[in-house]
Amino acid sequence: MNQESAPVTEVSVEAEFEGLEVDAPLVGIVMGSKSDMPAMEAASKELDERGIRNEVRVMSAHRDPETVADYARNAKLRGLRVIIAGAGLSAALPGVVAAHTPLPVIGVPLTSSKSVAGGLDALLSIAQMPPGVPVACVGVDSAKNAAVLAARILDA
Ligand code: RP5
Repeated sequence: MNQESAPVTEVSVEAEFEGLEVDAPLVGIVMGSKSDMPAMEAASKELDERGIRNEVRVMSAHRDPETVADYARNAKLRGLRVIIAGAGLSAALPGVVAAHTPLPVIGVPLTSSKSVAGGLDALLSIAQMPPGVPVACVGVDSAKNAAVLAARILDA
């Protein structure tokens, strides 16, 4: 390699990394079950309309604990800036995600066929986090508000 070709190679590598960053999602949307998808689609729809790159994953804090831990631990390194986590019943997912990442986590309490008191079970599971492990909590089935809040966090 001669002296003149070296800078060209460096620029190409930088361009490649810049390209990766441009394509990386900023918001991760996770949910505990495929059955949560109809309610959680409002979050991805809102983010899509605002031009905010996002990804959607199904993973349960109770059924797939290792998957959830891996996802949360790698989230910041992958370029994610906010995580939206929706779950119903004993809704551990947002809290477990928050326990494994420094990123802001927005929890969405969801109703399901087995909900108690119209989703109050999930609402309390998400809102009543112990000190030091915060999860922002929107209203029951309010995935759209979670996306709006994520957009505001990204603008901050
Ligand atoms: C939670 O249990 C999920 O988030 C869902 O809201 C609820 C019911 O899950 P499925 O039985 O439909 O898989 O973990």
